[in-house]
Amino acid sequence: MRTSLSPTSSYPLLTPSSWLMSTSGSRIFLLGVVIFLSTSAISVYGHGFLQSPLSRARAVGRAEWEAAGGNGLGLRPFRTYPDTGFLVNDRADVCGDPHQDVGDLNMRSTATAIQATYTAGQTITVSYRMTVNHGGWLSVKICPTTRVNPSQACFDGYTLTNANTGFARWWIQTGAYGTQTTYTTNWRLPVGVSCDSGCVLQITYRTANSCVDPCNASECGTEYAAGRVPVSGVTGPGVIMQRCGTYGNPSTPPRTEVFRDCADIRIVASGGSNSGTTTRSSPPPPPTQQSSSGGGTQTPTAFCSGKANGFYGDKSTNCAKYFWCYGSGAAYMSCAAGTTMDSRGTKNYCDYPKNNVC
Ligand SMILES: *[C@@H]1O[C@H](CO)[C@@H](O)[C@H](O)[C@H]1NC(C)=O
Ligand SMILES: [Cu+2]
Repeated sequence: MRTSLSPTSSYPLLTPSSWLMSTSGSRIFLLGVVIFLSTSAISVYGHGFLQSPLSRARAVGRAEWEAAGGNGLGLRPFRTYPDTGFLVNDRADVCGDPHQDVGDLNMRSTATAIQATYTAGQTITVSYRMTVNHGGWLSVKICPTTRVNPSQACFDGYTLTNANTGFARWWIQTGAYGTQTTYTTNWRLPVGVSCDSGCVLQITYRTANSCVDPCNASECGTEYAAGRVPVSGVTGPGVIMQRCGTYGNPSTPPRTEVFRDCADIRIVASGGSNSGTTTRSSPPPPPTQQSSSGGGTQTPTAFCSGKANGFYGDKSTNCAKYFWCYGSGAAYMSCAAGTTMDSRGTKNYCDYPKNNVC
């Protein structure tokens, strides 16, 4: 059902000057619209997702919900988050936002089946599938106290250390802009922290396509330390980027895109019978609201025959569901509750019904 349709970058490189020009809300909105219109269709998804342990969005069959967000260039609406101060600067909700950041929906409150069981203090492997590589860094945190509505403050209290580098931020040194890459990284779980009934792992992908976070060479290597991005194609060769503004302070541009994603895990106390093992629980029940073969009145393949690539609201569901026609195939998908897909194939995101033709 999941296709290899690769998102082209939704957000082109922002030069520092364009950021400075766009610091007022209305300008940012305008910029977002212009970028959207000048980008090819079917382009706007998050820039990556947790492959192992599997992301919440994928575990419930809502790949279209996977971490989106970024620096506020998403189409609409321009949200004000309750966690003002931390999130305003980077516009990614705690567990990622749904496709196109429509409404106040997120994966924060959507617990899924446990995807992996670890032992306290263990080194764990986290694989992140990067769909749009902008350089920058990954960090991994856990919230051991709850699976429903974990707060960013909870995650911030349990930042994992990368087992290979010893730092909390793991900097992306390889790859090229626009190529999909899976980064497999190793992290140390804190000793003495367990969650027998499950808890949440959060990954943050903070990009370096608009600015580079300050860092020194021992942590991030000589390129980033000098303000350059070693991932090829994000900037021109040798370009020195501006340094990002203070993290968490929305009044200090430049800012850059940030994506988050969560997975449900379990950590047993060390010395338990599961010591040292990593197991995957049985997969969650298949989603009832979407399937690759279903379709309101016809199969996706039949519906998409002869149609241009795009998303088409299924009129028999009042466009709550939609057909996804892509180069080599077709799928049937659901919009997040309260949103619909335009039926004309002209939009690539679920929107509020009043904004759509169905
Ligand atoms: C480099 O940065 C890391 C992470 O912030 C810090 O712990 C370390 O002390 C710094 N090293 C030097 C030589 O400044
Ligand atoms: Cu981007």
